[in-house]
Amino acid sequence: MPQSTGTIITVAPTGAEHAKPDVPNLPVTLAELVSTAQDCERVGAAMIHVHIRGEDTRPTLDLGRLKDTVAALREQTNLIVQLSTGGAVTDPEADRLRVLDALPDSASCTMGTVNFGDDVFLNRWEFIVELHQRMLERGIVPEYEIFDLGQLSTLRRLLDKHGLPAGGHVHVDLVMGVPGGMPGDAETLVAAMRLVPDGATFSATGVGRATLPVMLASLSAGGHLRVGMEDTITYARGERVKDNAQLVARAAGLARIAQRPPLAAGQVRELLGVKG
Ligand code: KMH
Ligand code: ZN
Repeated sequence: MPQSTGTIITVAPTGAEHAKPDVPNLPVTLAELVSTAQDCERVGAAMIHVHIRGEDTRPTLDLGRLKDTVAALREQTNLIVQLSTGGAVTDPEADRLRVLDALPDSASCTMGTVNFGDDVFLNRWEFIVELHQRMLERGIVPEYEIFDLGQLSTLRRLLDKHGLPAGGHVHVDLVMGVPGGMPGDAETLVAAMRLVPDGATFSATGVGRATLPVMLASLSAGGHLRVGMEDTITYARGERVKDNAQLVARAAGLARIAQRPPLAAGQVRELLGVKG
């Protein structure tokens, strides 16, 4: 895999799992999300992976709110806006598909079912194909989310049967260390990157205590980075994350040390085939 000269940094600021009362600094309102996005852009993020919350601070896939979120992030940042189609483990498929009607630049697309802590994150083959096709129709660039190694075989099957995604480039995100998915360590990252399709780029994120090992392994292996409070709320042993920008700033610093500095959003658009 050719080494990229720079690093794509994606921030995943909110997720669907943490509860606002437990994590008061989690961005949940639109104003909090936009302000977090601006802070993260300033310190090196090029893309934002978005889960939104309702008035009650709980996860929602409300289409109106999603459209407002895409519009606000486009107006007030230059970040590539990626909406989650994963949602929360309880979200029905129809709601997850409807996310694409908010017409983001990019959307996540998970390549299979996985145990997710005490829950199951369900992603049937037919659902994956439907997501892929709707994204193609709408010109939305997918990010293929991989929670376990077998999901990379599903990605190859998808591309073999249904062709390249919108933008013509394949970008994968390895989500490592979810209880029930692949472990978050260097050995597994190397095994996974060998299964990533030729010509594809990959980023990696380690959940919880896998954050640092996965970040360092991905940088050394030529991969890109996703960081954020969706994946970890602990900065160091015994120390809570201050905010998302703190995580992005650390990732950007390590990327510079690795001589692969953060790529600007424009460069990432070109690399991933995301429209202007
Ligand atoms: N919240 C997880 C069940 C994605 O955003 O596409 C799924 C998830 C993946 O976060
Ligand atoms: Zn997500």
